[in-house]
Amino acid sequence: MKRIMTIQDISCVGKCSLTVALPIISAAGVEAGVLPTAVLSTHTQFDKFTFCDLTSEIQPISDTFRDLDIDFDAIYTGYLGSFEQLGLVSDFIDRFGGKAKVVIDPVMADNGVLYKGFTPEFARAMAKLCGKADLIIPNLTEASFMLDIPYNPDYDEDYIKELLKKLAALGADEVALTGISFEADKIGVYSYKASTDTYSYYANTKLPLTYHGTGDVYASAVVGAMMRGFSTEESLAIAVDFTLRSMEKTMEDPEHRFYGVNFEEALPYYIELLNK
Ligand code: PXL
Repeated sequence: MKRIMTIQDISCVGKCSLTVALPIISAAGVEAGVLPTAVLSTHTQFDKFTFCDLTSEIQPISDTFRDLDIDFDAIYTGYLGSFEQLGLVSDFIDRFGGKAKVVIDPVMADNGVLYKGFTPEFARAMAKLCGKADLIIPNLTEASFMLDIPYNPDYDEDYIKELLKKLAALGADEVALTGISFEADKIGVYSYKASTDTYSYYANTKLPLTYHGTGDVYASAVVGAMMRGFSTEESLAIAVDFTLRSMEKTMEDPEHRFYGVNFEEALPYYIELLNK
């Protein structure tokens, strides 16, 4: 059985970061080790949240893994809250990244704007960290901030291809841009692999609404599928289908929470996709 280490916060209620990564990666039949970077009552899109920073725990936890000879098949990072954490995660990748597939989701922005607390300077530092990944999974907003270029939602295919090459120049061999749509009723992921100079695009139905936390659902599903032996391209497609089903389940539920998707109800479908 594969074992991964995911490094991100735990938001006690809010269906994002670790409360999403843990169940999805476990459902894939992959051991999910966690390194929580902070404990929040609720994620930062709520009107109110507590925040307990765990930065000082990262190095001693990493040292203990080293002393115990614990290693990982993948390292997957999501929401990271400070420059110091970016540095510590960079050190963690240097230490454990040898045999591990390093997947970085540079969570910090959407719809043209940075989330609360993030700055363009932080985005540039995140871009540097992305240079250490094997695969990065930004959305268009995160990609634009990392490259320090204006956010352009009126893109065409040539623009996306050029953007992917610029992102790959940050250092990761594989780059996947999420939320890419060329037709009104389709949305998906456009990816590029620098070592083979190849692109791929996979899209499925575009629903007329968006939900918070879908990015974390998506990235977690990619990591789970990759650890189950699917290629990056296949994993990116499986995650599109699973994320769509999670959103559909949310739409069908008249009592759905305002803050996240009903990914739990789509887990049987994810497992089905992984067993095909
Ligand atoms: O879903 C991304 C995310 C993760 N963790 C925290 C967040 C957010 C997005 O706002 O606030 C704490």
